[in-house]
Amino acid sequence: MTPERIPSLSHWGAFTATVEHGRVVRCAPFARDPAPSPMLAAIPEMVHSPLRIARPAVREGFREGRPRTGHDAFREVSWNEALDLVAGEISRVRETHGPAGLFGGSYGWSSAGRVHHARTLVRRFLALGGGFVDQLSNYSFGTAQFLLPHVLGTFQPVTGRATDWNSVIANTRLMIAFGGLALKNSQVGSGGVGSHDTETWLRRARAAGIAFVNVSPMKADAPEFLDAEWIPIRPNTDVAMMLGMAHTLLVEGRHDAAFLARYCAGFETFADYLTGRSDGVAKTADWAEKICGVPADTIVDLARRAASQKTYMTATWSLQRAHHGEQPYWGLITLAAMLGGIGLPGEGFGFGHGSIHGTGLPRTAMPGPETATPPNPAKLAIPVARVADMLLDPGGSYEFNGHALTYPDVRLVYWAGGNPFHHHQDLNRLQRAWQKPETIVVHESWWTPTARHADIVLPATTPLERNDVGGTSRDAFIFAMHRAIAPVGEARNDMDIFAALAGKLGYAEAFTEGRDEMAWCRLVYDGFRAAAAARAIELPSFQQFWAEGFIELPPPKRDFVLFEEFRQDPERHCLATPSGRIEIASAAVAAFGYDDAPPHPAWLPPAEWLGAPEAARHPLHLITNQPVRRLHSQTDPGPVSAAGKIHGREPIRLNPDDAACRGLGDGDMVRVHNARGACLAGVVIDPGLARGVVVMATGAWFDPSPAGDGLDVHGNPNVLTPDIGTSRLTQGSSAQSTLVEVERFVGIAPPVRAFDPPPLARASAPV
Ligand SMILES: Nc1nc2c(c(=O)[nH]1)N[C@H]1C(S)=C(S)[C@@H](COP(=O)(O)OP(=O)(O)OC[C@H]3O[C@@H](n4cnc5c(=O)[nH]c(N)nc54)[C@H](O)[C@@H]3O)O[C@H]1N2
Ligand SMILES: Nc1nc2c(c(=O)[nH]1)N[C@H]1C(S)=C(S)[C@@H](COP(=O)(O)OP(=O)(O)OC[C@H]3O[C@@H](n4cnc5c(=O)[nH]c(N)nc54)[C@H](O)[C@@H]3O)O[C@H]1N2
Ligand SMILES: [Mo]
Repeated sequence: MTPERIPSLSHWGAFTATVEHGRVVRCAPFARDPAPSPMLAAIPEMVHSPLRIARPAVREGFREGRPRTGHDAFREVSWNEALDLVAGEISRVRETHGPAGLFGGSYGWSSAGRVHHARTLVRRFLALGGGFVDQLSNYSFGTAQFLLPHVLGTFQPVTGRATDWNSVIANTRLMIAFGGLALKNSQVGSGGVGSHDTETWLRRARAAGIAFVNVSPMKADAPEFLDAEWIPIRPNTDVAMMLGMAHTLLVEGRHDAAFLARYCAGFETFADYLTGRSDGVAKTADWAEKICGVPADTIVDLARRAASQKTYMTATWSLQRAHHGEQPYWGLITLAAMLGGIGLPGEGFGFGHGSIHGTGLPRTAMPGPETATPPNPAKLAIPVARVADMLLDPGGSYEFNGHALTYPDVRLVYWAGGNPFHHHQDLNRLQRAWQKPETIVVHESWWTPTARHADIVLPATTPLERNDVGGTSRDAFIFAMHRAIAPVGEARNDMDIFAALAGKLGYAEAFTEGRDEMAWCRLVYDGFRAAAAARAIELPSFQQFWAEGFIELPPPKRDFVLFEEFRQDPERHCLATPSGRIEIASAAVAAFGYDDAPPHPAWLPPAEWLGAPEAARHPLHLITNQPVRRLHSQTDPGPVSAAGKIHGREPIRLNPDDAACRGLGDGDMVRVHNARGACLAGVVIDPGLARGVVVMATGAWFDPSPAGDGLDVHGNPNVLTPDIGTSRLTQGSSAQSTLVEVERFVGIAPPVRAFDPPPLARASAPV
């Protein structure tokens, strides 16, 4: 028998799966991909992993209201029993508490396939059933999403297109990258990647003679071939460095006064802050040095270099995933405005280079393939990262973007396609908050920490067990994803689970619209095809697309330059801000009166940083960046992620001096701790780290010690991160503002149990 090769797609790349005897044995990268992600190798083992959830299961102790520990036993039940139970709980909560009792924001990346995108499906299911409490924005760039409309009238620069690499390569002389340009992150795109081109573009940019500057606590944030100048900076202090540069430009008269007058509002207010006229403190380069640790001479020199040639400045999303994360973004826009290059080829600013695949990739401006989420009739939603606050404080008040709001009283939590016990901050606090709801329902393919913290677990198929269409607005390819194997165990497609539940609740027709899986695939593709046709791009029929496995959009006819039209005619193409211009100071933000979000870019010390009083007790700044070897927590049990662990624990990187003064060396097992919790980790010495900075990637499967002492034995850094909003303005995640101490772990290390399935009792009745 010749093995079958079947086209499919993951967030980290397109591939063909080889199937032998009903099992996926290999995933070969898409032939057009010049730099496939090594993470593809994890897929076959994950699909057939002993951690797959085989049958619906109910947590022991659910009926009795026993606490959710993450180490509970489960009892397997039949699909019919499980669906009756879930439908019954939804009806009960809806009737007693209304839509405010049902939480279904279900944040998480789910699959690259858009038809079976679990988060979209759960929101569709709960919206059509009468409404629910949703989550707004995302952990990725939620702070920017709510800040940028005040400054630029749109958040498109963070979620959408950046100035094309072609324009940068042809024009830019100096590229200053705050947070760097890490290739590890461009392995991934939400909705999949066809062609991993970032390295190619960066190499071309280098060959064109662009000088790169990597402003980051981590040298490795710029690939070696860029020969980037590394400016190590204290985490969370970029805005101080930007203010030092801005002050230099102002006092040396190197700022573009004509640009500021014509295209910006509020520069005078900001200038009064820069010079200290408004608060008595001049934001000189010397002042900045004391905060950010970058020598004043370096700051002055960089400002002069930026003013003397075509300069493009970028910031990674990580900068705004921090307490007061609004400030570096507003600061970068302001600095670019002072340089006067916004809207010109290869100048100005951009966000997310080095954060995700496709930033700066020349692509026709149109959305990726999508299924729409119907409106939520309850119109209830919280900012995404306020989930534990909501659960802990029903009826409690909070402020958000100019509104005084109240948390709903949630009784049932429904999650499909996300892993909050990886992604949320202060997991020990989340575990306490998680005890509040009466019922927690989770769809998962694997026994993740979130599945283990649920009451009713429904097993979901993986993409290779179903047909789908995938792609994103950040990539030129759209993929047909063919079903390769039969569902593993008794797993069902999320779509079929929701259709069955909608049937039990009396709205099956509204949910399915009479379509089966292939009809949805056709609808999504045809929608994309129509959008392309509206842009004079002719795409093949669905049949042809499905048979060929992919289509590719032609490249755009001209380079995209961010704010080009505004630059050409600021009256006709005015921005959607109150002034119609770039708001360097915002009267709207001023009117909110938030002391944690002033009306112009400013240095506000974060709750935790290396200059905080807390640093006396916990003297290391922990950066929890995105992992090289996996997508968040996905495939953590697989071989690619496993190869990076040390004694089975997540690595922690330390500067040699910080390690030496603690008597630590490569491979040592350590306890990383602060007042919120502790985790175990294995030491990697890294000379390319700023002093006082330690780095642990996110995504190790949370494995709370049964002793209940707040220790995670596997190395999930979210036991350490603070669960506080970035500010009342945007309420984003402050994951990057974390102080810790690291010490040698002595004694016998508790075993990692996260990769053993939970104790399972089989149903006595036939399932
Ligand atoms: N400390 C710290 N924390 C962070 C971050 C950080 O920088 N530092 N980054 C944050 C960011 S930017 C993000 S985006 C989040 C990511 O957080 P998540 O998106 O929640 O992380 P994933 O591990 O991708 O979780 C997706 C889950 O969906 C499941 N899944 C996949 N496909 C399907 C499917 O078809 N059906 C069902 N039912 N389930 C499926 C996977 O098995 C996995 O458990 O983490 C955030 N957390
Ligand atoms: N391989 C892989 N790629 C991914 C993901 C993944 O899980 N795995 N996740 C994807 C997702 S969901 C997202 S949102 C993006 C996130 O994209 P980013 O937010 O850009 O990613 P991070 O890796 O958190 O951070 C990038 C670098 O910023 C630096 N940094 C951190 N804090 C500071 C600071 O205060 N100042 C400066 N100057 N630099 C700082 C760190 O050294 C870090 O390596 O990544 C995407 N790409
Ligand atoms: Mo993200």
